[in-house]
Amino acid sequence: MSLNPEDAVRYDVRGDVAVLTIDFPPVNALGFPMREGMVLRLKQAQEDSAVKAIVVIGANDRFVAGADIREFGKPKQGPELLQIQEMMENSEKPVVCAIDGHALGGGLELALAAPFRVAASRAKIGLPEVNLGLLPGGGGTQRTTRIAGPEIALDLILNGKHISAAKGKELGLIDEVTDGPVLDAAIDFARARATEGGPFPKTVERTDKVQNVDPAIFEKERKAGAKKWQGMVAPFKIVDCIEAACTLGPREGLQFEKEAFKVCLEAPSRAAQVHLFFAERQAAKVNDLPADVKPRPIKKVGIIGAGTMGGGIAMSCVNVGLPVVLLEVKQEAIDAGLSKVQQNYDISVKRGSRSQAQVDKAMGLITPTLDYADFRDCDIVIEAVFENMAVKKEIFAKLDEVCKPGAILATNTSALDIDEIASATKRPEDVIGTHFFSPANVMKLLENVRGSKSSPETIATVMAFGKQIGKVPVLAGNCEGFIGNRMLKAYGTESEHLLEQGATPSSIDNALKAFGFPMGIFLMRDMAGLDVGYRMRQGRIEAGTLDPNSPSYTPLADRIVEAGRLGQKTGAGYYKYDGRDATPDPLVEDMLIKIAQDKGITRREISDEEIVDRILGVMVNEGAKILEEGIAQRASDIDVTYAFGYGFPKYRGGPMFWAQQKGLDKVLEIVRTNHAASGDRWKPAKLLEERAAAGQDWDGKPVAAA
Ligand code: 3H9
Repeated sequence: MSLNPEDAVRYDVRGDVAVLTIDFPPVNALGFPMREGMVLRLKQAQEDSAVKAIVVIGANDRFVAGADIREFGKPKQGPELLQIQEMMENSEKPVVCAIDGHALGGGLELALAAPFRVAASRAKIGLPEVNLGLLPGGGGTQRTTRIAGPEIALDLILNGKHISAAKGKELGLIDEVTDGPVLDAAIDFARARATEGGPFPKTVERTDKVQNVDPAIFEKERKAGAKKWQGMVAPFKIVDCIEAACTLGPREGLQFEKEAFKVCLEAPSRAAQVHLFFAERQAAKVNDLPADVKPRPIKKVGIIGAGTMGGGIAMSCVNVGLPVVLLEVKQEAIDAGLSKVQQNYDISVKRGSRSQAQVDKAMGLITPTLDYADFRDCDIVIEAVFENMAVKKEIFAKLDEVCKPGAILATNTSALDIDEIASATKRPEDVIGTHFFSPANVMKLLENVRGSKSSPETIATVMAFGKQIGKVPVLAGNCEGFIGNRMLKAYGTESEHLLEQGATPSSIDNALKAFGFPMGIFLMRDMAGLDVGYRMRQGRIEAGTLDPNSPSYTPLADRIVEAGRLGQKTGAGYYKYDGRDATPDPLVEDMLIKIAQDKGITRREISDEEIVDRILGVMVNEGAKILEEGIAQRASDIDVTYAFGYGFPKYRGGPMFWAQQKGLDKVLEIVRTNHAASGDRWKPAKLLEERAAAGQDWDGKPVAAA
């Protein structure tokens, strides 16, 4: 954004107090013009003889959201944050930061370097850099530790938490909290400090909280994080920096942090996480909506089905204060559903993540019913029953009768044709897919699936609704599996072929875990239960749409189920189980050897590298087809889908970003090699071929400039 430094930071004088207003849209980030503006205005205030104290505030009721993320990886311009901080720290006139909205990352670090901070009670502060693969590099690790102590600093910075102003005051990070206008309170506060006179506190020189710190707390943290932070750089460096704040002098500590920040900045995980930050925001935007289309307001939600999915969706809604009408066919099903929701909330009360009062309020927002007529004033009704087209069509026909005009009729299907479901109504323009992920109260992804007749308003409404209930919405087109499950199918099929060729469930799962997935596909299948998939396959075999005698059919899953192994719940599936502990089972390997013999396949050793390349390669190739067909709006939407719905490691940025970092030409090579060996399921996507040949990224930009 091009803006004059004079406009990025405005200067006013209120009596004897200078007010520096940071106005750098959209979020007052510490971009180059803003940094230059701060240096200019701080000088002006120092030189202004009418001024006794200085207040720094952000325009539009927000303080500063941190470093300007758009500047990462670009050549440095203008003054550094450090220069501004030193000017505030060494000022003979007291400097007070007035915090409203958010003070995050470099924004909080800016404020922590000032001698004083006054915050509005609604303000939130935090150091969320870890979510971007970074650490607070503007003195945040040093000052937070020196003000609040290493334990608090570890918790705050490693978890990237946003905390309330009141909590900030309790920790010593904020000096005063006000319910009134923060500017007035900060001006009064500044004037009082000027009257008392200096010298004013330098937070970086505080020593009371960093003396005699037991080094074991850092070791404990490193040990606890060793697995969790696999593949990441920032969390380890954060622990090092906080330890340094306890062992080094203030200036050496700042220098230590600066060097650690640089290491994080250059790590591939930083690029991946910043990619996802922007991708998440981009995903919420719909390319082809007319500019004047507005989402309809959602004030009341109807849900059909109080099972795991329906209950989780209901929790997501009531958690943000949206009343829910929850329908089941039988009283027992309603009772069971509500009691499951209550149990989930009880766990969060026990854990301390929710108060009993919050839970009571949430439960009070759910109205159970057996009567469709109770949906009459709902703005959206989400069907979350089992995957059966006939049942769904019956439900939508009923919804068509009872729902008010303009109500959104949504289906949580993960597999069925949205257009066919919509055809059961006389208003297909109001019908759309809202595909939640289990457990729906926890998982962030909401894959909204547009039917061919879904209206622009309907699309805009479910995208806004996703944000309203704290989800990350992505828009998909209507095809088998949409974005997420279509790619998962390719991944599952390839894994099954790998098994027949010589891999084992554990060698595949371990390779995927080492890549960064929280869990491999076979453990995941065992956890979910193998019987549902089996029944679906049998149904398709009976209907003649699946041929079990085709050479491409991989029968292991059927053999496992037919041996009475339905997954974790029966103590055996792809693995055998002692409670939840899985161990590889030689019986499954025997089944694989037999299948390979029957098919004339010679089993061989398959390396972890080949496993990852083939699974990721087949997913990316399918992703490219999804893009080509317009099922996903952009490659980064696929990344968001996988990072927020399928456990793809965020520090790798998503499958399409991974492919770009590896090189689309190299991915194409994997695809072509496998196409030659395995045929159709590896048919290269045209888009992948075109981009690789042109040396472009997915968006068509030259790779060097990507
Ligand atoms: C850091 O500070 C490193 C330092 O330690 C080192 C110092 C030396 N920069 O989220 P929204 C854009 S690292 C540039 O939809 P909300 C965003 O892309 C930083 N742009 O709004 C979007 O653009 P568009 C640590 C930014 O109201 C628009 O602003 N700080 C930045 O829902 C609106 O964003 C963080 O990690 C930025 N820093 O939420 C905080 N932030 O309209 C990151 C946002 O073109 N930011 N944009 O799509 C946030 O968490 C949220 O944006 C915030 C507002 C809570 C502030």
